[in-house]
Amino acid sequence: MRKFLLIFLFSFFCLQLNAQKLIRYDLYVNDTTVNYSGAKAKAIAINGQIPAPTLYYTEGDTAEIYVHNLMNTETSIHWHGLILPNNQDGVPYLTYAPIKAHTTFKYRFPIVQNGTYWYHAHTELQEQIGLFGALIIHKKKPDNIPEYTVIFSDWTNEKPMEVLRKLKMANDWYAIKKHSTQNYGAALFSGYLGAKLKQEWLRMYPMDVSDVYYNAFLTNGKSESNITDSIVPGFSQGRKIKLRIINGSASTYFWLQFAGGKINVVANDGQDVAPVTVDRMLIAVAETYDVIVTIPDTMSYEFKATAEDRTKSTSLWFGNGTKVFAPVLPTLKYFEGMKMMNSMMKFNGTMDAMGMKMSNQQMDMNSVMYPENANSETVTLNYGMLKATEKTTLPTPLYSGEGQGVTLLNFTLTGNMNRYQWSINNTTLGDTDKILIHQGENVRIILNNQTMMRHPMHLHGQFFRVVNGQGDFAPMKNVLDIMPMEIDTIEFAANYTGDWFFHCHILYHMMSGMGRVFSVPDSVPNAEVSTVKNSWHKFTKDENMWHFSTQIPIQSNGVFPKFMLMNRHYIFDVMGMMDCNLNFESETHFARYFGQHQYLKLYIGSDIRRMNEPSNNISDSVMTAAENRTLATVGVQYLLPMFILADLRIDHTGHVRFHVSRNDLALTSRLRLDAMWNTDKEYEIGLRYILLKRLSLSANYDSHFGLGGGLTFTY
Ligand SMILES: [Cu+2]
Repeated sequence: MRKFLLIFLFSFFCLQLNAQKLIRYDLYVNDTTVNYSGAKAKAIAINGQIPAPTLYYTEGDTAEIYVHNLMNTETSIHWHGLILPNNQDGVPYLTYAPIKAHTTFKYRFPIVQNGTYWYHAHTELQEQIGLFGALIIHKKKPDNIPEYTVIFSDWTNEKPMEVLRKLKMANDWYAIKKHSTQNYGAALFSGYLGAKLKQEWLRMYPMDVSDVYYNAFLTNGKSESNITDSIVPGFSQGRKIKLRIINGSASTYFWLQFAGGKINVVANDGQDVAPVTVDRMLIAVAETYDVIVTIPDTMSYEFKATAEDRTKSTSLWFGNGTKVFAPVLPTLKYFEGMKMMNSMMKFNGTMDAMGMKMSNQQMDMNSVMYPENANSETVTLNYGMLKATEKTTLPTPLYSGEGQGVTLLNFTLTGNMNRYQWSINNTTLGDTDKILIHQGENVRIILNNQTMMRHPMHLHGQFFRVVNGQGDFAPMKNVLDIMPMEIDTIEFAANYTGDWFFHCHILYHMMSGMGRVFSVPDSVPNAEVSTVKNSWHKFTKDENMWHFSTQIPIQSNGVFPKFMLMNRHYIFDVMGMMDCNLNFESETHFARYFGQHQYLKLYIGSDIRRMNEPSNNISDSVMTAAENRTLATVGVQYLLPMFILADLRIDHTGHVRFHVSRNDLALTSRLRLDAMWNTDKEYEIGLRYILLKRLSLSANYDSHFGLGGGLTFTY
């Protein structure tokens, strides 16, 4: 009898081991309203949850996922880090048609790997407002250690399209909120005036490690989570616990610290690595890490994720009792960062690492901004420390055409902070073709980050090895964080047919066109995409979006509205002036930007002036110069050092005018100076004190309209 039981148990165990189950999930995507930080905001939830429900599989299962789009807009779901057939990858207009409003799409694919992954929308900025969740694949033979899944995310009460608009319009409201304007006053008082002048001489916008001001950072959808309630047997003092950590943020990197001791890193992007013990680590946007921590005793310990810009943090607490806090990361020393960037920026607007060979996060230049760095005992994780548990050398290429089956690509990551444009080799996705790769070929990419920001570059559908000095044991990843001025090498064997997206995972960078598509031709083309009209155009449409902004001073001496409509290449602007005597002036420009840094613009425009009666403030001598006129103009604008805009134009009467202006010079965080002068002897000087996001106090002196003060409305 006992023998029987043993045989029964054994066969049951084997059955479990080899169970190849079909696992079905139904995901209902719908609009919702949330309140994470004192304001109601629109969000998107799956099955009513943010984050979306965690999907669990075991390697060898088959996934069947029904995505029911209950919204009035289209959506898409991408399975991040999963190896699957291309038409299951979930990139709308590239690998399938989008999931239209009120329709259902059924995914079905085999689970051929294990580890910590996630899923998220790949439509516009839907991921920013909640469309993400964890996807956990257990090994056939599970580790005998309790585990807990953690998704960190960033939250803004603003509509994400509004965030993108602000970034594009160089609106520095976020810098004001983050205390990172690096204004002249602060520079003067802290002894960095020289550095500030040099920064503006080099036409560099203020240094920052992140672009967006967030209202909250979230741990599994809450600002703080406590896992006491969810204690499973084994989550007790002295026991180890495995955290499966996912950074589901749209644009935030997090520093991870544990108050209870060291962090033992055991997997990255779903792939096991040789365990490495650290005090703290930075998790890039879209990366995943498995770490093991030990819960020391009966108190409550903080596992803390601090946004890289250190504005806020979010925490996970282990256990009950007295709270033991992780160290607070002090405010960044932005002026030190500014000095460092100044030293690397060349006058022509390109950056130079000054002969330093930096790669794999091993030399963190941002560390000049970390006040806590005095403590040199701290071990911080970098990519050089990651080592695969098995050999990861690429197979001999099956394809042996040109280049012996190895395609070498040089990708320089490029950008233009002034206009918030991001690209690869100065070209956006929409201006390129798919990069053709032969199946069985090996692809090596040398990435060179020539921008002032980090970029988490993500490859769909397969892993690449990061050439990091670990030889045959180079780690396999699907997201590579590359710091400013770094050069990193990644390589992969192109085993899977289809179109695979490679892009920066900072959503606002991706939306600007920072990506490429690798195309491994298949004998059977993807019918779902090939039947969509202009699919490539639709896939890349985000980068061509138009953005609007306006500034309307309503003052005692007149109204001075400015309107701007701008996209990647063009800007249309109107500037008007009007007083209560119906004196009226307007200038209009329709301009195209040129060059890598877009310092240069060519325009056609108009200049209209009606001076009915002399305004009280205007002296007769100035009035003579201001005759009534309607002019057609053509001109050139160039952004000079110190952000001085020079404008040389000729009108249809042959009159030539040279005009210089400088706007929005930050005297203090909120006090701004504008100045203008031209060869028609017109000039203006103005001051603006920013009260609220959309409202300022303003005053100016204008050569036609005289002195006045009032309010300025900004959008
Ligand atoms: Cu980026």
